[in-house]
Amino acid sequence: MQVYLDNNATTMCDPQVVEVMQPFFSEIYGNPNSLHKFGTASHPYLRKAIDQVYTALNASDNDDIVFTSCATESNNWVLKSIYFDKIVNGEKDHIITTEVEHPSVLSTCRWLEEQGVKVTYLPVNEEGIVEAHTVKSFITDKTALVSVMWASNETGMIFPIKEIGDICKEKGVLFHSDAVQAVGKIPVDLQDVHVDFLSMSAHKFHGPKGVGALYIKDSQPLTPLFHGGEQMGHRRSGTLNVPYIVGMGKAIELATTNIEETMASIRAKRDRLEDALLELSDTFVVGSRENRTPNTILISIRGVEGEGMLWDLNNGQIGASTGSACASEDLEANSVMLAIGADNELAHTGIRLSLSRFTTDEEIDYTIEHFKSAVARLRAISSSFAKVAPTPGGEAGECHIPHHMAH
Ligand code: C6P
Repeated sequence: MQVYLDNNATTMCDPQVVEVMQPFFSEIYGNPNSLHKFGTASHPYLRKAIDQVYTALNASDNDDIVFTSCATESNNWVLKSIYFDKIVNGEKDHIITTEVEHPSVLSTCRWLEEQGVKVTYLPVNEEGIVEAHTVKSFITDKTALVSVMWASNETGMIFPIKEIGDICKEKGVLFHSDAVQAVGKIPVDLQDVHVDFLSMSAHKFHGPKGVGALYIKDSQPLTPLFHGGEQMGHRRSGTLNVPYIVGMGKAIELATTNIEETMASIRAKRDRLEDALLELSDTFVVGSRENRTPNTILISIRGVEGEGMLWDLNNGQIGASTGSACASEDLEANSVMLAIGADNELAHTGIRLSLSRFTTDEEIDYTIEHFKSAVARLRAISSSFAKVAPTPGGEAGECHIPHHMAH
């Protein structure tokens, strides 16, 4: 058996999505900007894809949805364009974000700091989220943008986006949310929540890799990241990637239709896995289940170094991760665990397990069994576990465990 539990890194492209993409490689291949029938043949399919994204997000006709190559591009676009539109001219000088954003936001913010922008990186609470009142307390009349993720890729924790959106609206500050880990996993209703810009990536909800989108409320102006031809109303130049856009439309439709039912089914499997793993001594899961995306577990197993655990799981044909896939080579401690107050040793033991709608009960059974035996194997050879194990009640020993994680 092979078990893929790294769906926060990327997902399998749904075969139904692959099927709708197929004709656009070698049959309907004209450039959509050409006036002949080879070009115009794709127009109804592009329109349908755009409609599918609007419907999934409950966007209004005044809003704009621009297809990009991925969420990294969407995030870069918003942050850099706000710099050009609001900061270079001296109108504003400040951006607020959080300590736990994806590197596509954090690295862009660090680059903006080099250009002279003041950036506030908000701390997270014990659950790994930023509270709305914290955002409010840092907004000044020089704040150009607040950028807060909708849900964490590492922990699955869901941020109070509605409250933050209301605060930004009241204060007249633009609000961007990186919703990569929310779209297709939990309901995202843009009539209910005030967001000016929203980033997403199709491969996180069983669409193809290499296509994403940026939602722009009320089609407000935003300097393009790519200048060139007149595609996407001059907002994002470059020949449209028709097969991938069509695939993204289908994928978002499949992921958001009956989302409550899909969530309940994924959550039941996730909770069963989590309950079983928490039977192991000295294990901790970050964040409450109720406020987490239904597919994610970030679990810490004292005495079991994350990379060792991944290696053992991989030998058992189970794919998991220690956190963000794009930081998987640095062997650093999990930065989100450090941000919520875990000590360095504990932050090296985080394992992220992320399910999808394709995860089966048999795969969960197999994972529980293999995971438990892997922990026994690795603890038997762990010097740090041997050092802390004799502590009364299996408690913290030399490691600091934030009290909220010690359940
Ligand atoms: N996170 C993970 O393992 P791209 O690569 O551009 O499609 O998506 C980037 C991105 C942006 N924001 C969030 C919250 C994300 O989770 C990701 C991708 C993967 O966690 C790969 S690093």
